[in-house]
Amino acid sequence: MTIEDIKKLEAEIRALDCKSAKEVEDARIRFLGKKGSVTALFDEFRTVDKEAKKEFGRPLNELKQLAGQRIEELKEKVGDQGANSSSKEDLSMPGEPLPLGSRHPVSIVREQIVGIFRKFGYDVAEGPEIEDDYHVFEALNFPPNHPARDMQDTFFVSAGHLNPLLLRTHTSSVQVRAMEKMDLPIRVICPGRVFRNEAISARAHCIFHQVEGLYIDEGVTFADLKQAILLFAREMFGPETEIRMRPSFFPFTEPSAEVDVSCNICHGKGCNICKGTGWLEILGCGMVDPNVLEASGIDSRKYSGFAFGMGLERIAMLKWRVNDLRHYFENDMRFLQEFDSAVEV
Ligand code: 2U9
Repeated sequence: MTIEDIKKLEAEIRALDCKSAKEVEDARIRFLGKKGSVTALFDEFRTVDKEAKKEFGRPLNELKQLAGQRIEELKEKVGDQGANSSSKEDLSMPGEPLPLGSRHPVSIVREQIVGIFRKFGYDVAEGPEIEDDYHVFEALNFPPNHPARDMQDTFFVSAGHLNPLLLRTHTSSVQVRAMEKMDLPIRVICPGRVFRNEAISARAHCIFHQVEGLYIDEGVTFADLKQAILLFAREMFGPETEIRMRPSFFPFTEPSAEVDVSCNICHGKGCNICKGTGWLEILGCGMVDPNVLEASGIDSRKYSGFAFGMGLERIAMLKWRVNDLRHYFENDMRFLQEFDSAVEV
């Protein structure tokens, strides 16, 4: 050890400058840490003779003091967040990304359908999933012995009453409640979860989602229904889409129809999605049965209306060629991530 060694370090410490708390901490370790250059001089000091101890003792202590002071000054200058931590972590590193969830295909389809009908001037209505027999069956013209009213087909919450509680089998009960409380004309769209007592398989599930719609006013005709469905189908499946209607039967509509859209995969040529027909069934609809209007206190001689209903899982299956209904309820991230880029299709 020489006095020059001490002077050299002193000059270095005086010239020391830092821009961040991390640099200050590095400098502290470089000079005063266990293997630091000032500490090294102290280690050497222990080995020198008495005369040398007299010579170097004082300047060495002053050097250590200077280094401590300078480090404190620099901490203050850069702001001392984290500087006195002994951790080696770089706090400026970006964080670990958290895995993000994604939109469920049924939600994507529901939002698209509801968005289209809102644009047409429909209000959105929701109602209870646990309903009574009156709002699910009675007010909708289901005869007392209809199979849907059987334990085999419907989940009952409390049986044995005149008006038992059950899990709704369609969202039509929401429209019944809308007819009871809304002023005419009525234009509502009702998205929701429904329940049917079915064995679960690739093609059937006991829970699924529907969107149903109802329009009641003076002079509403089947032509209005057809035009509304055509406009909806073109918004939903593209401007080239054609529709066709086939006669059908529901207790709550008369006449009733099932609606097919032209297959936008093969454009009518026939493929395995449309099973070679060129058409895909997407919804059911009809003119609201006068009995249904009257049950909710609407004069069926003055007012008429149309209604329609569709299953969301089915529409999402056609849109994205999902081949098993059970995927919708398992929430497997590998399935859901398939739809990350599908929010606007
Ligand atoms: C009121 C009056 C009439 C709603 C309608 C359908 C036709 C229909 C099915 C499509 C597939 C249900 O999800 S699905 O299984 N629905 O075909 N729904 S007309 O009619 C109503 C509703 C409420 C007051």
